[in-house]
Amino acid sequence: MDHATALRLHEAMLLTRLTEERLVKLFRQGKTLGSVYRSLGQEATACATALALGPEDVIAPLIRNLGSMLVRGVQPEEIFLQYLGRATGPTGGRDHNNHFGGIGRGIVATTSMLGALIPVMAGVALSFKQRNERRVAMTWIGDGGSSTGAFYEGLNIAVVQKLPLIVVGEANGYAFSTPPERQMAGPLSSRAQGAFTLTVDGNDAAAVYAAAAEARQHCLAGLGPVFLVCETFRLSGHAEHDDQHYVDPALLEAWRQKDPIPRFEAWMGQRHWPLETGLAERLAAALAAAADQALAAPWPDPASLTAGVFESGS
Ligand SMILES: Cc1ncc(C[n+]2csc(CCOP(=O)(O)OP(=O)(O)O)c2C)c(N)n1
Ligand SMILES: [Mg+2]
Repeated sequence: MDHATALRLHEAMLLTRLTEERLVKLFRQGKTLGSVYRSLGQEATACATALALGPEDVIAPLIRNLGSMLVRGVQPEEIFLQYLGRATGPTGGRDHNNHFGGIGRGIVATTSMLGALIPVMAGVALSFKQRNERRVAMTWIGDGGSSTGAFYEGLNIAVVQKLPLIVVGEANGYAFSTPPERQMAGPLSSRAQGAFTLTVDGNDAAAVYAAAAEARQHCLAGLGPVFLVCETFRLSGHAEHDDQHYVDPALLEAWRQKDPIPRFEAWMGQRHWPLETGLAERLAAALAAAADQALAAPWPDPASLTAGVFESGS
């Protein structure tokens, strides 16, 4: 990684954190349509993996991968409009949180059905292979989501067909309130039979970036899918309505000490790579303006309810 990439990665992680903090404020003011699902403490796993891709690659994020969407050029205002359910948002108020995509930006829309995006992205990877295109597909899955049948079905076909698919496994300590030892027999890394598996410290953004770049090269070499396990921790509740009472405070504190953002700043410091001065203030001001603009945006017209749902014409 060079200095310019490190600055982009640092900015993406900070932007993710500050965007989510702003969303939490909007939630507490009763402005968002639903709860807010943060990636607090996990920003490196979404941002560094997405940043290691090329612009021609395609991603399918989950709810805790907002950072990957910001890396791909989604603007915070779009995210605010979506959470606030406004007419000018990506789904025109028909869905909320980060449940939207954009084919032009190489983003397959997030859905709630955990695991379901893995067969979809195996299909995307199959199309790349059939057309001889040097592109990879990437999606993410949590420890809980890896217990779905779709996880195995999707990865299995990718292994058998040697598809350029990267599945990022986020081992983040919990699936809602369930710790991994209560729902799986072994570590997350043991679940992707036949796939090349890499395990990395998910709070070390530089290591995640390097591992994702290696995974991409593996895929581009035609060697089949990669399961990239990032060991991290969810520092917030499952969503803002969850107070995390089931998490040992000492464990939480131990993981707070491994916060990926100050860690990456220290990593850059060791290389004598300066950070952008005033970055946090610049991002916070832009986010406040974006949130105000979104709050002033119109609500959808109920008469437009079915627009975009049915194909028009005969
Ligand atoms: C197939 C499916 N089953 C159950 C749910 C309900 N659900 C939403 S999030 C969640 C926990 C997910 O845990 P994990 O995959 O570890 O991801 P994390 O929330 O830790 O990022 C569950 C059970 C769902 N969305 N989809
Ligand atoms: Mg989890």
